[in-house]
Amino acid sequence: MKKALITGVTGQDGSYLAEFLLEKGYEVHGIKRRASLFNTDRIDHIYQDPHIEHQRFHLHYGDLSDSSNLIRIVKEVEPDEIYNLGAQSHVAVSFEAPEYTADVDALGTLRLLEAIRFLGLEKKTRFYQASTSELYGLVQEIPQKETTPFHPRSPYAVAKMYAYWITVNYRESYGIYACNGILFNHESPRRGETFVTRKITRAIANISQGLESCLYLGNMDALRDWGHAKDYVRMQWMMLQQEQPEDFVIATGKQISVREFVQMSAREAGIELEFSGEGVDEIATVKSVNTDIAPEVKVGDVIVRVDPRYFRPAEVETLLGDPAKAKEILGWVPEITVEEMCSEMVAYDVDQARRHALLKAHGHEISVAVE
Ligand code: NDP
Ligand code: GDR
Repeated sequence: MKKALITGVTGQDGSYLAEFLLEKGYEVHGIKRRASLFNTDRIDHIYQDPHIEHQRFHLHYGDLSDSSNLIRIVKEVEPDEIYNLGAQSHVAVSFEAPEYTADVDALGTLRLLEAIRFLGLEKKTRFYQASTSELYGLVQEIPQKETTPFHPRSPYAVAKMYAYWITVNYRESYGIYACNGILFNHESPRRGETFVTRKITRAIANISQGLESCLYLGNMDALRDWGHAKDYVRMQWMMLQQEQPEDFVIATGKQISVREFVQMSAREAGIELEFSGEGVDEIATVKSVNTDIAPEVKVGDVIVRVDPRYFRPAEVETLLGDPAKAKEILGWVPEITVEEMCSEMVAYDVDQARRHALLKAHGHEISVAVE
């Protein structure tokens, strides 16, 4: 039985990857952080009582900022594959916490690679690094492929650039099977609530049920190549099954703007929007509404506004990936379209909002967290 170790197992990708590997028959070990509340919502459905025998899914407390802890876990598990998905993954937050982001996202990767080397596992343990389209930042070529030069635009992207190169360097220096997946944005109903797609689907759902009145966004002109996380974790595994380690761009090859994603999400919730105004004065007004789906929304309501506090000190305006190499060498193509993904996310969030609205209607106090 193959053994995999996943950092960031409690995150969006970690949870899908753990499910995927368990289905493939792996013994899966995940590293979770100590938190003051349970932080395992995304994996609770696959985690079983550790007191039951023959479990194939194990969790270890740990942190990418702590070398000795990483060495101990890697020594205990002796994994065939390590997936380094753990990171301070929010670009905007990285401007607020640049040093922490560098420690975890850049040095955390080094610490894991050093653990492999220190324990003499260079020939046994394969290593996947969660690299990112943010490396392209100020884009030098459209679409972006494996050979496109990098120009990172945030402390997050700069830290991930170190992680990218240290992964290449350990491959070249020590013969470790180590590779980078340069993944473009990927989303799902498990996406963190402060990334823009989930922020939008959740807010539209809450607005449709009268739990929120307005969604505030930053740069709605930003263009992204959005795929579904389920498609992308499959590719992470495929990358570690090749004869030779290589780096791959993972993307859909299509892009839409944040504004279009808002429009698409609203439509899924029975709301047709009209955008007007420019820059910080841009608003979206309800043009028509299906009140069977969105009972609390009225024609003429302004439900989207711009708040400059969501603008970033340096923005990545456009990203569009070219997944040709992944298709040619690995036979990978994304199966879920952005429309299908948006529909799944809105359906999930509307379901949640309806539950909250029902509780509220029965006198329960409901507070909806917003950023
Ligand atoms: P999430 O933010 O959903 O998950 C990040 C995970 O990392 C969480 O499990 C989090 O733990 C964990 N983590 C954070 N800090 C530490 C730390 N100091 N030590 C150990 N673990 C830590 O990210 P995604 O699942 O979306 O992304 C997975 C990886 O892929 C990340 O590295 C991200 O940067 C990268 N990536 C993501 C893309 C995307 O579009 N989703 C695209 C390209 C790259 P906790 O749950 O406790 O917070
Ligand atoms: P990104 O994702 O920065 O691409 O990083 P995010 O969803 O945060 O932003 C995408 C674009 O939307 C614009 N935007 C807003 N973003 C947020 N979060 N909140 C807003 O209110 C808002 N309004 C407009 C942003 O400016 C940006 O242009 C994600 C993360 O998963 C990274 O870890 C990963 O490496 C990259 O994707 C690929």
